[in-house]
Amino acid sequence: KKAVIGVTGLATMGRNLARNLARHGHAVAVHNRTPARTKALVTEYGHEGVFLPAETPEEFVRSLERPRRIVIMVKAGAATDAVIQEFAPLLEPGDMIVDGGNAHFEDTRRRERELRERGIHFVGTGISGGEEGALNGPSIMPGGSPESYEALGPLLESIAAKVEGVPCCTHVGPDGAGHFVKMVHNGIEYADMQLIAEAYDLLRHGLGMPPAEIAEVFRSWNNGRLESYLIEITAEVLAHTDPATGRPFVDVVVDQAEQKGTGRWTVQTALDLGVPVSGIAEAVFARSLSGSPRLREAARRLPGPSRFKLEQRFADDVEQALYASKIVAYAQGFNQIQAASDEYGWGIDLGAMATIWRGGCIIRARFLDRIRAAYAADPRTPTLLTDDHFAGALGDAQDSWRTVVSISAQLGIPTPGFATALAYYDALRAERLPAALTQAQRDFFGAHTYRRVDREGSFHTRWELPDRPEVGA
Ligand code: 2AM
Repeated sequence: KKAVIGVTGLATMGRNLARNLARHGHAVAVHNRTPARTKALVTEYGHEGVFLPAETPEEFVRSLERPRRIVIMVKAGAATDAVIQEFAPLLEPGDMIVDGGNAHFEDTRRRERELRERGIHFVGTGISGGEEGALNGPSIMPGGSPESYEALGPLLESIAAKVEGVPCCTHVGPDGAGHFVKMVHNGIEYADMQLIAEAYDLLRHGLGMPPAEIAEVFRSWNNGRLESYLIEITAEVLAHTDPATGRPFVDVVVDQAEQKGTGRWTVQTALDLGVPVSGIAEAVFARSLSGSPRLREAARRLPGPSRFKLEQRFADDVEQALYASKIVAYAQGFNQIQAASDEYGWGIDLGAMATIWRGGCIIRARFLDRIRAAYAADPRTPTLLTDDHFAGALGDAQDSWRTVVSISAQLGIPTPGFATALAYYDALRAERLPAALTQAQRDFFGAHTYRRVDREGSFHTRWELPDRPEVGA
């Protein structure tokens, strides 16, 4: 008997994905560079389904039915290239290599191009949901050719998370589209976490609430429109007491947030695409700042404001600011996906992305169904902010939002995520932006020309001449 799919790279993610496949009745070939991992998987979990262990790549490839489907779950970068080099010569036209790691989408585009020349489908696939998701149902974002999705889709959909019976998996678009969308998913996750952190900071150091009490606030928020996995786990973390010291757990963790790079990639790519994802950028910068101890140590003696007293209902204002800022951060991320889809000709269905993020992944939330509905109502909307529901929520939230941003400034509590989201909202709303002045300056020092509000064409003012005559450029 042959396997319908194979997984190579059996660290936690690969192992859990293989188990998920086996548990859904698919015979899975399993392979790992170090055979001990393969043996351990079959010994511990062999009873869960049909596993075909292979010691060598050749044996692994032989155990697969054709066209072969191989999922590689190794570290992004050189390891992925090494594994592709190892397996590609053993494959035949029509076979598929699925890269389930967090590859950079440009690497995925290159690999797809190289393998396509050899007739092999390379399917860069974003998989979100961590170890738990891989085992019990992740959100899956496959790129690659539409033909490859015909052969892989049913398998992947069978192991994906389901929301109201709808699998959290769909063909995102060709070549690197899947990894791109996964990257922006992670960027949005950074922004969401930063906003939650700011809300916590305001309740803790603005209102002076202890973590256990803040956990209760987050629990109540989780019963409303903010319901999401991230809010839920935030409440759990804040309610946790460190067993060793009896202190709130959050107080014994070093306040330096690390990053593996997908947030940074999102921002780098957004800069190239010219899409303002300020919420994601502030979240990445906030982590970088937290992880700069010398800088922080040197600046610690700078004076802060004198304190003033807040009313308890400030917590409701924070909820409003959190929701409004979240709308902005997600709207920016979806705009980035739209821009890349246009740039690379991917044809991504934005509503479908919101649909497959409703379950399985880290940003899963009730909120994503709202985004799905917004794109259903207007698939080409230039921004989610103008959707009826979101525009209404922003309108209702804005007074609180402004209060929170100004009070945080007065309290000396940094809220870069809330503030940048509000600035974005106000900039988009503006009748006139001071960009007119910027453009005039550019014309002054660099003769970069400008367009006029009242006439077609481009113009330049001869700033060096005393009467500053205008010339059509
Ligand atoms: P290992 O168990 O032999 O180290 C996460 O590191 C997973 O990627 C592990 O399964 C690891 O295999 C595998 N891996 C990392 N680098 C690899 C490489 N260059 N070739 C094959 N597998 C690799």
